Amino acid sequence: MNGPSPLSLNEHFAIPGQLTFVARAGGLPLAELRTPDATAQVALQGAQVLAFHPQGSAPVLFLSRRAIYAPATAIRGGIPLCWPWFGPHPTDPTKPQHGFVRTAAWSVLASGLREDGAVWLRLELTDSPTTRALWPYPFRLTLTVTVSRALRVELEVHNPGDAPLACTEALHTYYHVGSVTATAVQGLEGVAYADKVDDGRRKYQAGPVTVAGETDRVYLDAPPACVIDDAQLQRRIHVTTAGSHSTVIWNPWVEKGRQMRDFGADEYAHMLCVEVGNALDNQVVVAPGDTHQLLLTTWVEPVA
Ligand code: TA6
Repeated sequence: MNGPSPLSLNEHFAIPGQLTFVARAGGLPLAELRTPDATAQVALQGAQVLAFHPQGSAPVLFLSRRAIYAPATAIRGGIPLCWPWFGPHPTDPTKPQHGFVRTAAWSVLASGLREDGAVWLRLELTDSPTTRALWPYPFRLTLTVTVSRALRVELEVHNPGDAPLACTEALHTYYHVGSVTATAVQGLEGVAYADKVDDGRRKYQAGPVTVAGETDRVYLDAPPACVIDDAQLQRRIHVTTAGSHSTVIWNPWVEKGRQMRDFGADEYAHMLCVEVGNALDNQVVVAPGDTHQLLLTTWVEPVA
């Protein structure tokens, strides 16, 4: 395991009964956050939220039972961070899909309690010779996870350099749903999207988004909120954002699901990615000295 040990992290950042660091299978350090309203887990590798479980509700995030926990390996589920490019690298197919920060070793910057009892954890990643070999720019990222009845995830991108940083990004959230064929996403009606299962053709969304096959869409200039109507689990999962102009909807369905070694053959039926970020035409440019924020707040509303 690279980086500080859970023991050292607990000495500096633990909050008794509310924030502790443990070593997960594969030796990956995890932060466990706990409040009376919800619990969450965050892997320091990739600053990746792996679980968010409100009290009395089914888990909100999907995490594959076949996920691989190993250094420099993407973990299938939770909220992988896609940065500084979303999807394949724009020009070099040998570079990692979705950028390089989701497999990097982030460091713990701070932790604390909000006045309302929410617990938060802030992680940091800065450029290095390894990152500059993939992307020749200085940067400083922070990722702040705040747990209450809602989950709040904020990615801050600071540009300390003297050249503009052009990047695409996403909080690639895997939601757990009772049955994806009994699920609909409301709030994207009439929004233009690139249909990645139809050669990227531009289309307009008619009605709620439903899934009956492989679905991979980038909604552009999307509104800052949508709702996942999870009928089988009798709940609506609210997805709200700031700093995001794209919403991505993805389900691999049967065939693509089978092709992923870190994904169970039946798991497509119980997950749906609803991702906030800035992709394709919604590229972000961070001016020298500026900071860009990408914020996700998500929570569950039981439906009687
Ligand atoms: O967000 C949807 C997507 O871009 C899909 O095209 C699919 O590639 C998915 O991300 C998962 O990517 P990954 O590299 O994590 O397997």
